[in-house]
Amino acid sequence: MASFFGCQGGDQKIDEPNEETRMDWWRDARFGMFIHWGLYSIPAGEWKGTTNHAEWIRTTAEISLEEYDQFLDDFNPVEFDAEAWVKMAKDAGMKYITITSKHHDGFGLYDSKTSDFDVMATPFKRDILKELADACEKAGIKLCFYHSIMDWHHPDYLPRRGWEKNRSTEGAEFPRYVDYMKNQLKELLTNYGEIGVLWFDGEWEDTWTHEEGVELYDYIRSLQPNIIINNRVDKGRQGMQGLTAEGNFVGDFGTPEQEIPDTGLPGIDWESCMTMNDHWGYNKNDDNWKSSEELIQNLVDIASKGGNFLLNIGPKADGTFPQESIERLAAIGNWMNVNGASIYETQASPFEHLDWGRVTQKQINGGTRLYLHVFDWPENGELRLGGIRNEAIQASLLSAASTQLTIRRDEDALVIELPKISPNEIDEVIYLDIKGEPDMILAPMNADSISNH
Ligand code: FHN
Repeated sequence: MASFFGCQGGDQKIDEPNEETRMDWWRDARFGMFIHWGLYSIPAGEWKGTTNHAEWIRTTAEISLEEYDQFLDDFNPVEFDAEAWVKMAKDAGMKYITITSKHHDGFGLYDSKTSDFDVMATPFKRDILKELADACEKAGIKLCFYHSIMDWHHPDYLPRRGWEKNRSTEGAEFPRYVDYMKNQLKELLTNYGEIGVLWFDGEWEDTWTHEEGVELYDYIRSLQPNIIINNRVDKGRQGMQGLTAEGNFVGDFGTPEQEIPDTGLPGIDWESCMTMNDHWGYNKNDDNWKSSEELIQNLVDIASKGGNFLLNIGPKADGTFPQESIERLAAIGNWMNVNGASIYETQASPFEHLDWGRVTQKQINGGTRLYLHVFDWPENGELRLGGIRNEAIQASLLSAASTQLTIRRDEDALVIELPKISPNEIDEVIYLDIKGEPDMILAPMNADSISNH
């Protein structure tokens, strides 16, 4: 029995018996690493004078199969160190890693018995996913796989790329491709331990149907009953946003991509996936890196709306992370070391909008702990939290918990006196304990629009 999404707006999902427990670790985790790595890291976004490519390069640069296959001979990431990768993710505060077992180009990052187009056909000849699985197990990080339904290499996958005029479709049988894909998924869900999430992608072409999506969801669940499966196994995505459209589509969470839904996706689980610069796969000419401040505030913004953040790394051909990625992961980790409690195991804010920042919350000691994420420190030294009826118990800086802050009520608001200067200009977190669950005073126009997912 597949798990069904309702849709945005809070429709209840038709849940499997263990749906709640299955999602628990993922909902608590809030933050994961996305990794896009494969043969495309060799050209690194550049091809015959053009430089804006990445993991799509075989298509965007219209490289023939024969020419692209030659990258097999060049893939030898001698600097690859699975434990170093996992340490960087863990030190950044990430609880899971989602890596491309196979992207659209069809190349497998693991030792597949069903294909010669995998890492064992390269000079490297090491099972990258096995080494990563062992490192994740050792570090207590969940390993997850991104797997593309669309496959530009397998002869039975249809359709061909529009520009591949001379690549015959004669003899191609899509059902035989589906069997091949299922055999690869069986390898991935049998040989690499417990997998946290199967993150499907490339579901949008007409050859892939809703019926096949439902069948594949059930097949995956039969192999690992507790695995989480995203919405892109089926046809429920609206365009490329990754949001879940109305209807009985399968999938356990929605997948907004390169965006943060303004009001989250109330009533369903969701994860925003985003790049650190402009590309998923490594592009050596892409210097448009988001600042650490923006990445930290994105994480907070997403958590304040009840979502997960899947932040991407595009490793280089030698097996190392770009230095810019390493620096941002370290900066995020420094912030998470102090403030992780305001992200992990939290739920969405009970406030609709706050000028100075965001709020996350968790139930604690029979009451509620509100984490006030202050991006813009109030010049008058007073933080105003309007529209809440609850009695305040205590407040403090998360970074200096022993220092109690003074709280007073001013009509419908709680007002907290702050130090003159913010200890952390990116996001200083204050925790405010209140009695009971949040009892909000909603503005009349919003009374029916806020949901406390
Ligand atoms: O086409 C892919 C793209 O290469 C990348 O993997 C992103 C990440 O979510 N997903 C698809 C585009 O929506």
